[in-house]
Amino acid sequence: MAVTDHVDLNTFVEGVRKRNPGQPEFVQAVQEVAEDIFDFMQDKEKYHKAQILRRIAEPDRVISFRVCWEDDKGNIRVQRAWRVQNNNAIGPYKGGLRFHPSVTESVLKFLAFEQTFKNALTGLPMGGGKGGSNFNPKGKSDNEVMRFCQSLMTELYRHIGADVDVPAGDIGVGGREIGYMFGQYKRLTNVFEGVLTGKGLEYGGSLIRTEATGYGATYFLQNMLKTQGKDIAGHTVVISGSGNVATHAAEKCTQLGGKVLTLSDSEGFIYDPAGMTQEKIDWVKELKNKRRGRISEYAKEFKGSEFHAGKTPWGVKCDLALPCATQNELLGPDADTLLNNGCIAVSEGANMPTNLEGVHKFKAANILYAPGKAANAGGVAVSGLEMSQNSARISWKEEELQRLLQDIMSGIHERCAEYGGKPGTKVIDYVRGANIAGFKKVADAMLAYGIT
Ligand code: NDP
Ligand code: 2IT
Repeated sequence: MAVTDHVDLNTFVEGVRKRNPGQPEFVQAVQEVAEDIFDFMQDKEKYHKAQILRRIAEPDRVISFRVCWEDDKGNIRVQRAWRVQNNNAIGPYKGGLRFHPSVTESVLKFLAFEQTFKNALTGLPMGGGKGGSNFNPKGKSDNEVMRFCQSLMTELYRHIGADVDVPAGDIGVGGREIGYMFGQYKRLTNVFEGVLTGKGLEYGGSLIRTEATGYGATYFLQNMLKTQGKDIAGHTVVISGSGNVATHAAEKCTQLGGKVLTLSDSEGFIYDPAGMTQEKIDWVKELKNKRRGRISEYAKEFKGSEFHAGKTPWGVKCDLALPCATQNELLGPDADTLLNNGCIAVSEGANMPTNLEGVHKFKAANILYAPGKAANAGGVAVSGLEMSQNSARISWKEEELQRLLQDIMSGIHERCAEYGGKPGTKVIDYVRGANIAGFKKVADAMLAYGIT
């Protein structure tokens, strides 16, 4: 069949939209990848013929289940949960669990799809998956969270395993939740294995897993700036979010001499014109992890800083931006504002934080723009290293892991540059580079398996 006989990009995207009604986030993620892959595949009949992109955009399976638990007042509560096992062509399904009221099947399908490309980019043998629930951990007691986690694992355990599917944390799932879920898995199966990552150091966790996503996104930013002979030092940085990824991105940027001006949560952002210090960042970590408080409290604690209710931080003039909260938090007009204010680089700590209009604006402006699947891969990469340590029943030293994280982020940068360089210019389209490099590895493995 001639290449021209294949469906075009628009027909493909419309087909995805039709087959996935009411799932806008999933369609958005597939469209962003398809825009680059259709161009790349133009003269590559083998990928067309085997319908590779169509197959990657159809999860291997979606497991959907009820999670019932009892709150502290004795009320019976019913939650929805899912595990989306997107693709295991290059390794066991791997990806986080998200607990947030906004979680839907569409959100988890987009995350599992993105994860497939991200995990391939790390160079480690991990397939793509994602899961979670519409459970809202905010305002819940430790005992309520424990009962919910145990109930969720009572169904999930039969679908996962160290060589099958290895979940980890994401929004609303940190060390506390992983502990409860790992404990329940062990109790149900009587097997102690590396079935979850992000575990406590006492029971098989890896050093620097907590820091890895935020640090990795900052290293990726550093790698991009280096291509233009620039560095983070002396530059102003705007960060959204105030959770695991945002606080560790703020920490690494500050260590490297950047001046971090903002953090945020779903209620608004704080602006600190003096810039953050390690002491201030430690205070935010304690606020979020121990007291489970709101970022607005920062403005009461640190004189000279301000809280802006109901707003995102993109209007604050900056050189560098790291969106580290959630999907579609940076829209087309925000991209315009950042560009007009002279922002030279954006590194996405979150997954799909920029909507398609924003992505197109950053691409057209030729700024240094790293999509989440490249920039935030440091977290899952160290999860991959945690899996290796668990299988070998050893733990590696911190210096070794720090070096591996930096090497992996540089490797991802190189792969993006290889496939995303614009011919005849020095410009690198990191979105295109990440999409093609991630696709190629998964696609070639799928071709080897024949029609499956
Ligand atoms: P946390 O739960 O630690 O923090 C999430 C932060 O984002 C909080 O400040 C939260 O504010 C804010 N946020 C969440 N949902 C919304 C929303 N709908 N609107 C506005 N703000 C929101 O999560 P992480 O830091 O782990 O995750 C942040 C992002 O990074 C996510 O996109 C996640 O998928 C991605 N990521 C995480 C990795 C990891 O290793 N943890 C790895 C790779 C990517 P509030 O408290 O008000 O909800
Ligand atoms: O989006 C992500 O890459 C994560 N939440 C981390 C996944 C993992 O398996 O460590």
